[in-house]
Amino acid sequence: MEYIAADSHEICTIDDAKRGLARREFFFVYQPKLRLQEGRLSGFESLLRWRHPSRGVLTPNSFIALVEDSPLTESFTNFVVAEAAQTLADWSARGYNTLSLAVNLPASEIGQPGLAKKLSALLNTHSINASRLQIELTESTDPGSIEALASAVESLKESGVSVAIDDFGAGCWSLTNLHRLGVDTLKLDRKFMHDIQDNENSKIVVETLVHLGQRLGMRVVVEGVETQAQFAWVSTIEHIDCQGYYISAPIGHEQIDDFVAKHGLIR
Ligand code: G
Ligand code: MN
Repeated sequence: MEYIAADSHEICTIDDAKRGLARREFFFVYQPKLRLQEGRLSGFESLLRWRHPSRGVLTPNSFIALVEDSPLTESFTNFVVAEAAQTLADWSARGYNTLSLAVNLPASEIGQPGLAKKLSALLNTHSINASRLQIELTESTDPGSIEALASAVESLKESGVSVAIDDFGAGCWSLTNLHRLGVDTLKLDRKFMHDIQDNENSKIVVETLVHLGQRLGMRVVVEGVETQAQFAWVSTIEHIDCQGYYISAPIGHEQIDDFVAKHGLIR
């Protein structure tokens, strides 16, 4: 069967993606997260790329809709978590022991039976402290019930990994579910940053959401910081991490050392 990828004029098939996985055409790029008060790196978010043999390097927009809820989803999850564990092991070998790595998984995938156990085993094999891995729960076409999701989050947290709600405030994640999910990290959707340029009220919304998350015991990450003005403003908010093109676009693994040298790691 053929599927049309979301942002593409060409056709991408499940078989094509399956072949790509087998041929190791998928890889990570990494976008840094800065802990603002310390001005140091707290970690990176991994973002998937597909070095397609005829179409060049594709971003998830071109293939993730095709993979999600297909028979390939689990293979992708396995690939992503294995790659993340390998990356964390590489970082440990270089002495970057405080550096965390986030992976994006659709909410529908974290209910996969045995995922928490699988992660524990994987991280153990590499002698990695589980708290250095973060799962970002991205929206999913069918996240299922909040109760089921909350129980999956609980299992993950019991295994020691960190769990974040991704893109909060723009999609299906509702305010009523914020505390019910039991995540430890809240990532505010980048649209909020876009708005603060010309709307004072959206600053109030961001500040209030940050405080709300913090009062619920979560670490808050502000995404989509693109300009000096936005960076200056978010720097006035206490105890947050921030991410966005102003700090850096996603970088390749070969650029990580330079980035760490330039910014330093949190303790
Ligand atoms: O939804 P999630 O937070 O996982 O989004 C990550 C995506 O957002 C990546 O594709 C990344 O390239 C993009 N992104 C990261 N920082 C910025 C930014 O400052 N502005 C915009 N417009 N997109 C960004
Ligand atoms: Mn994300």
